[in-house]
Amino acid sequence: MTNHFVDYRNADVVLIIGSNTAENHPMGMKWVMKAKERGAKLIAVDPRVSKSASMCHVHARLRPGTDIAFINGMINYIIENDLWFKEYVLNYTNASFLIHPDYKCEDGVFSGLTHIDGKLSYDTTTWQYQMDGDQIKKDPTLQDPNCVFQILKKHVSRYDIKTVCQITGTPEDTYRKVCEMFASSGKPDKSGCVIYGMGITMHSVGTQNARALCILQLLLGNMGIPGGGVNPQRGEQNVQGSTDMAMLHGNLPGYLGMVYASKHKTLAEYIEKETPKTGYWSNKPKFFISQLKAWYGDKATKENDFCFDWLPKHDGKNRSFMSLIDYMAKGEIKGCFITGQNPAVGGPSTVQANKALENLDWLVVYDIFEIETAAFWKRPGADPSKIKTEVFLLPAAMSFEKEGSITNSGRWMQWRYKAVNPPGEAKSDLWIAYNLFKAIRKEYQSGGKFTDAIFNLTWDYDKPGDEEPDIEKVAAEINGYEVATKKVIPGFASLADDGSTACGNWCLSGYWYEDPDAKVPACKRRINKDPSGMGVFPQYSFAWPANRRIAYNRCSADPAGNPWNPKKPYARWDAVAGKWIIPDVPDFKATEPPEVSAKDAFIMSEDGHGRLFAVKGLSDGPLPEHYEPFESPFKNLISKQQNNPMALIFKDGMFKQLAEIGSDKYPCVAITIHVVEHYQSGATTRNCPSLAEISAHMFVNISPKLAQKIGVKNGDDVIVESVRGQITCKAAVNGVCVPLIVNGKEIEVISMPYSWGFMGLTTGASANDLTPFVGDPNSNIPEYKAFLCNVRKAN
Ligand SMILES: Nc1nc2c(c(=O)[nH]1)N[C@H]1C(S)=C(S)[C@@H](COP(=O)(O)OP(=O)(O)OC[C@H]3O[C@@H](n4cnc5c(=O)[nH]c(N)nc54)[C@H](O)[C@@H]3O)O[C@H]1N2
Ligand SMILES: Nc1nc2c(c(=O)[nH]1)N[C@H]1C(S)=C(S)[C@@H](COP(=O)(O)OP(=O)(O)OC[C@H]3O[C@@H](n4cnc5c(=O)[nH]c(N)nc54)[C@H](O)[C@@H]3O)O[C@H]1N2
Ligand SMILES: [Mo]
Repeated sequence: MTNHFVDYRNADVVLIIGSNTAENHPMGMKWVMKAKERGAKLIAVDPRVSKSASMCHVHARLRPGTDIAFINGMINYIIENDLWFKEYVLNYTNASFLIHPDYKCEDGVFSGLTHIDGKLSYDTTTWQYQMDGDQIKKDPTLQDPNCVFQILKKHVSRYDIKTVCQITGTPEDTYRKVCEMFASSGKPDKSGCVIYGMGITMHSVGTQNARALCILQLLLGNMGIPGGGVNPQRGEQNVQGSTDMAMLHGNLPGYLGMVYASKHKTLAEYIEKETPKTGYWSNKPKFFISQLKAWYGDKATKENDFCFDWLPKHDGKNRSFMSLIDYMAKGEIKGCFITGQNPAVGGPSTVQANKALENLDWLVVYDIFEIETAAFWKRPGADPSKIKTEVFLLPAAMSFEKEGSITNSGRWMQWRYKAVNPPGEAKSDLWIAYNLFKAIRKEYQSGGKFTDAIFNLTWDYDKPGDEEPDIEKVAAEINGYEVATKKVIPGFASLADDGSTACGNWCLSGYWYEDPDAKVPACKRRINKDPSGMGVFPQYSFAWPANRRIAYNRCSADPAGNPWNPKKPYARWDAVAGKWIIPDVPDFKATEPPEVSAKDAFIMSEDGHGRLFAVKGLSDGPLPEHYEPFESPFKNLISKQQNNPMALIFKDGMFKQLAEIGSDKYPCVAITIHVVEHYQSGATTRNCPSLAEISAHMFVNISPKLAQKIGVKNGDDVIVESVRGQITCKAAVNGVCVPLIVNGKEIEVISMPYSWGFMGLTTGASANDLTPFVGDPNSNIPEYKAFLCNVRKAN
């Protein structure tokens, strides 16, 4: 999130799109309701009447998977009706920058699409800026046809209200209301907040969905201001924390890019290729070398490239979740550790994926229950005598049984203390990781390949007198310290690239530094004071980076340093005193005069500007373009290109099944959702007696009309079938789902939780037996929302 939960209350308009905050982030909804109490308008964009939608002033339904059409149409409306925030856009975004004259988007495909080794990819030469030496060419009048603003305007002009509503199925008058209401936040004294969730991300165009929201917010001047921002509400309790710590295969901790064997032969090559010349990321060598120092300690010296050669290198293959399962299916992966995850229920296409697990020689599951993943060999329909996999189930301690930090969606790091000891032999995840590596190291003592990296890794977190490792030692290493003195550093500004500092994760640096008032590390403090009255609470927990609550906060004032909104000032230049007044940590060089920092208001971006047009970072286009979900009742109305040409698909093997476009056999558009009573795959909640009792049955929401057509009432059993599998569950007929009229055709939308499996106190069918094995090319997230099904009465 660029902003944070408490900040929602500062908004004048809130757009909740593809998120069911009321159910999945109730404490976030609390602050949305505070905004409502203060007169804010709330909008929900969701195919269903979710609990959140029912609390909004306007609810626009749309066909699942058509958000780009919806948002591009809003952008078009804003440009056509001149509702964008001109001074902001001109100064803080790349609107005036000129793009390569050969850039094109024709028939849904961007310039540069090429085949390399039978694989599609984009050559991004024509997506780049025109340069004059090292200066980007600009047209501040925004008239040049090659300037970003004109390109954007032309791109979205195809998304007029009529076309958009034909694609999305949203009634035109509702759509117009959404456009008007949200565009009202484009005035200097208004702020509009975007909250999004899995309805945006879980698509073969998920990243571009999110990009479209960023463009919308930049055009309305809603970034970097209180009550604004682009706010993805993240998942299970520490999803933010685990991505910060490089859970994703392409990252090292702190969003440093992974080291690839093919292109990073030496430290110098990594630094040269991965460090931008300008913007805050130009400090990357300090972050990376300090990370190597944290890992290899005294062994890491300038002379040996800080042990760069010891780092494991990425082989360049897709190592994200679906690909790993596909490699298992093909017999290329022999053993697997699965911890804190229940993919036998939570992953896509589970009928096929659980079969792929059978190819493993061994599987270690480290969990608090015997979950479906650990029990896959005795799942219904499987023959255990034919499955050779050796499964080890290790008992884990759960969150209340250990201490450590957790990071919420608003980037707040908070320390949690242990409430009770874990039962029996259960151990913390840290204990397992720590002792596992110690055991591996011991094994290597009798010989092995490449032992330097194994023997010399810094791995000393013992806590005298305690079986558990010392988590505070780990915390200090992540925060960073001065090598000579071992003193914890106050923040990443202290990091150096000469080996004098060590830091496990630069962007979290400062969280373990002592707060002078609270006398505890920043993430442990609970000072409940809000001097500005704007919900900043600067000494409550620690918000990375640098305890900054609102990112890009330079943008809250004009180039001269006057707040755009004098009623809600955030950053303000006091010309008399010659300094900035701001209730937050500045996200700019506060020592420089306002005109200078204004040129770098988006400090993390190489060119210092918010990108309406993404010259870098995305594999599937510099602007969002509507493509149909891989399973769709319709042909793409906007271009001949049916699907995202770059999407992650598996053409051979067991994961290729997809229903035809407009399939008569599978006429309903299905989505899968999270529910308040259960937690994700339900592994924990189905083992909790009260929750198992409150919500005991797997169900599917169908419209009253569909129920009547197939002859079922609320509570009856139905069979839901896709091309990949079929399940039996209860019909929930309560008006949450109703049909949409899409381009003159009535389309049924159905929704299902994915929280059931065959283990636990309450068992039931898994929705993921139905979901497709297709994903977004940037994030590799599966298309869990928008696939085709049929529903019929069960006998
Ligand atoms: N009680 C509880 N809390 C949870 C969780 C839980 O399982 N239970 N899970 C946690 C986790 S891991 C996560 S990731 C979050 C998930 O929280 P959310 O992101 O809120 O999750 P969902 O319910 O999957 O989807 C949100 C909404 O998107 C809508 N939607 C589906 N398809 C589309 C579409 O194409 N476009 C649009 N605009 N909307 C669409 C759905 O109807 C739904 O109302 O919640 C977290 N909190
Ligand atoms: N169809 C469909 N599928 C989806 C989604 C969807 O919307 N639709 N949502 C997706 C999303 S957003 C998510 S986040 C995933 C979630 O999918 P999973 O992560 O697979 O689901 P969970 O049930 O949260 O599994 C977490 C496991 O960790 C265990 N556990 C809890 N605490 C600890 C601990 O401290 N240590 C260890 N070692 N284990 C612990 C729990 O018992 C549980 O088995 O599902 C995804 N799958
Ligand atoms: Mo999630």
